[in-house]
Amino acid sequence: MTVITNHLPTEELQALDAAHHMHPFTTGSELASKGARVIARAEGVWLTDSEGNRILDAMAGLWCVNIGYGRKELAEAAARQMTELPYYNTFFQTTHVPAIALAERLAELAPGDLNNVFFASSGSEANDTNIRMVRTYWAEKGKASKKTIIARWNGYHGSSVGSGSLGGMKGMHAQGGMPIPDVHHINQPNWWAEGGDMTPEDFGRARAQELEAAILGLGEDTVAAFIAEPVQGAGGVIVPPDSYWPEIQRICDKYEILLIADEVITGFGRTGTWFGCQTMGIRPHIMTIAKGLSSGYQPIGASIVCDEVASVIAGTEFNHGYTYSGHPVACAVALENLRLLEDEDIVTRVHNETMPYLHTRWAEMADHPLVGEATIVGLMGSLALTPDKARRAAFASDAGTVGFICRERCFANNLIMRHVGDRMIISPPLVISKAEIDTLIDRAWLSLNEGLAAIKAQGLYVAA
Ligand code: PXG
Repeated sequence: MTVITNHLPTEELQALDAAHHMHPFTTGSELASKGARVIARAEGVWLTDSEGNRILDAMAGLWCVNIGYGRKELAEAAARQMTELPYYNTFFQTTHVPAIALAERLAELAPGDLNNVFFASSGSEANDTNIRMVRTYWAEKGKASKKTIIARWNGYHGSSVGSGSLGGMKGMHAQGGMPIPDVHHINQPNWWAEGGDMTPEDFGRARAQELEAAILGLGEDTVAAFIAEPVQGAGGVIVPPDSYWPEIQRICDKYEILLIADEVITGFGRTGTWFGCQTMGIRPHIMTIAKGLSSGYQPIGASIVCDEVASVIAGTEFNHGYTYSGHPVACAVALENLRLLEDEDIVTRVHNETMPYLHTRWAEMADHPLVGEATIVGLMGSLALTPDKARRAAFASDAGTVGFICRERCFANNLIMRHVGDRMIISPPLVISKAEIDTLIDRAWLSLNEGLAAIKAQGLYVAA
């Protein structure tokens, strides 16, 4: 057996990785010939790779390391819990203190009467719970025909068969038999790309009204729920026009459709408040959470459920659950993460200091010749790249060609800023300092300069 340590040369690690490790959302053969980047350790907002490069992680891992890397308190919480009770399940009329304490804490933090927590180990699992829970809710209410869940194209809700079906990623639907039946997609409120000549406000309202049209088209008695991210994350940080969410809320109220806010990215301070639904002014019946719940230090997710739905579900045996639902170590780490976020006033600090500063600096990016719009909510932002700002034009090349070139320049400049199609996105740890924001902006600007030179040299600076 090979003992794998960070002291092996990078090429050896890459070769072993290519030989045995299948990566998510990756063309394995391409990566094998190129070699994966090996991350060795991290502190604060900084990653160190196997070559000793210090990289500013403006994505907080995969939108999750809200508290920043290297918090020993979380490691100690895990060690304490592992020593005391490393595992026990929450099936068969059993419970334990970490699950009790975390559920109580989440009920306190979550708005309104979202007081009931069903644990999972990821956002995908939690959304699978939601599919079954909302359908069971309506069945128990004597309305078993209310099964359809309406979601959005270019939304992301996970990668399991159920949650991937809720998501509106066509590339995912094309593989492996998705979507499952009784899921219906409406268009996203992406004004930049799809708003045409409409004002953002009119467009936002029109896109929200697609929900009403869908409910009426499918039949009110067939629709169980609407699920959406308060701000789309993986779809490219698409910030809806202000008119969008109030109209969605009105429609859900009018037709008594359950509203599921997928807060896997927007939860735990990301948008400058504890939850994205507070930033967007919506009242969900269920929130999906994961990622920032433990700042990614342990795999944990959950559905936080309102009293009405929970009380109906409590009236039957809900035949659902995971071996690791309420895993004690994950719960203990999440509790400690929440304690730090609160004791150190991190969400307040984001709201009052970091967010205003990042917003000012991010807005400057709109002056870059490649950038059509620079949008941001809390600490999640995006840049729409365009060859023609006035027309909000797309590039003539396949979507993502230019974004990929710019992302490669970011990586070369030791900045993790991702691309989604031809949008560049950031979601840094909430603990990022003003000086680190300056570094982020400097590196982003430099990378876009280099990207612009490269796309011009390759003849790609052409509007569709
Ligand atoms: N809902 C939302 C809104 C998400 O962003 C999930 C559910 C699924 O969570 P799990 O824990 O099952 O992955 C997510 C996850 C990307 C990227 O490339 C985004 C996610 C996951 C992986 C990659 O932006 N979001």
